[in-house]
Amino acid sequence: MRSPSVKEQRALVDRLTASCGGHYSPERRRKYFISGPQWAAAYQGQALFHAPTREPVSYSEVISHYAEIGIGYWTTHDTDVVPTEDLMTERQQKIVADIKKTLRKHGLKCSMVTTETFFHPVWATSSASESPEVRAYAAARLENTVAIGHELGAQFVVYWPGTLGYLTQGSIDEIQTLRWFAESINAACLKDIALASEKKTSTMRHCLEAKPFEPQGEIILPTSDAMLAFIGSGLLKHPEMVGLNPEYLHELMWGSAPRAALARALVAGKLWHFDINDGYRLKHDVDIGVALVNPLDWLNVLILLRSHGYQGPFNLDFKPPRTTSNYGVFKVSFPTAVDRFITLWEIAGEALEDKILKEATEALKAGGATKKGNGGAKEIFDANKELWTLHELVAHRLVQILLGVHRGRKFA
Ligand code: GCO
Ligand code: MN
Ligand code: MN
Repeated sequence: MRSPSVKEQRALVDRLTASCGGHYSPERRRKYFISGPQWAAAYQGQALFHAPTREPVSYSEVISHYAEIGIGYWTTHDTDVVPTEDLMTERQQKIVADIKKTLRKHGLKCSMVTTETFFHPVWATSSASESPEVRAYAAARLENTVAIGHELGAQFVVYWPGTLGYLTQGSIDEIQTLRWFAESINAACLKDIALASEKKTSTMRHCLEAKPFEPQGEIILPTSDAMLAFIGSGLLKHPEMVGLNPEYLHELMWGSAPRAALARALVAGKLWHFDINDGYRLKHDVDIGVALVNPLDWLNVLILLRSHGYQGPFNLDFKPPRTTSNYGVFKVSFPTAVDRFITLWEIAGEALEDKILKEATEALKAGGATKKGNGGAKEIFDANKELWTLHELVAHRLVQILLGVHRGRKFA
């Protein structure tokens, strides 16, 4: 094969993307509550051991590309769009006003805002630092994010307390840290209540996001379950305003089953927001595009969410790989991520309607008929043992549905 020039490379990417078999229309994509983060699209490929591979991208470029693709919602950290030194100044107001205009122009909505409490050196001892100035500044930053959220009409605000922890044990008091962390969340909720009553709008949903490791050595609230316990701990003034933003990969990272973690959040009534991506168990936060690693698990996750009526957003919190160009981010990364999600959502619907799965599930729930009915362990087991083979058949059927075998894919 002749080596293609850079210009020809784009044409090649376009042609092969098209050969993948079409895509959903932007109108169709907009029907889903899918949000695109500013930071995901603007990620330049830098990381520990890695220099950036992509040019910077502004929020207006991101918003206009999302509009073209059909991503209807946009999410952002405060410092993704406002430089740290401009926060809480007139300069911020100008930027926020411009964002509002840009969103309106492109027909997007801002669904979520979040505070960066991990990158700037001021957070070296976390946002719940023993230093009172840092804590007061953290509370002000959270309140300011809530104010930006109100200005942009966001329904959700997310907190990833990534620096709440330590590298070496004993330097901080965990209980005190949790109390201090609660104080900043309380300040954000009170600010939200005040703004909502002033503007006669609703309060936002405040969502905690856990990650089991990174960037600290040890994390104080490492899992969604730890955060549920924190919400119910009595430290929050408004626990009813605080829920969860689980991230798919963050659950896998500690070895959990994301579907079971989501189920626990659902039964607690706290599954409000969901960061979607993919990656590997017990490894670092690679933030790969949704379903590129674990499509079967993703199918099962969406079956759970569809069947239990999850209505919240699906936030594309992944990092386009360093090997993808600026062009590729909007031509390949985002459209294909959205389309894999929609395809799996549709397949989940098919699985929920599948006659074989329905009959197997109903039969399992009915249980085997015991003859004598005296309920002894052996009798119960004997009455069910043929039925329970259906567990494996259900798994087989789900894989068939994922592969399209139920629609006639042949192994020729
Ligand atoms: C990560 C985190 C972040 C958060 C974001 C919102 O993987 O680093 O998931 O992307 O979602 O900071 O608060
Ligand atoms: Mn996330
Ligand atoms: Mn992540």
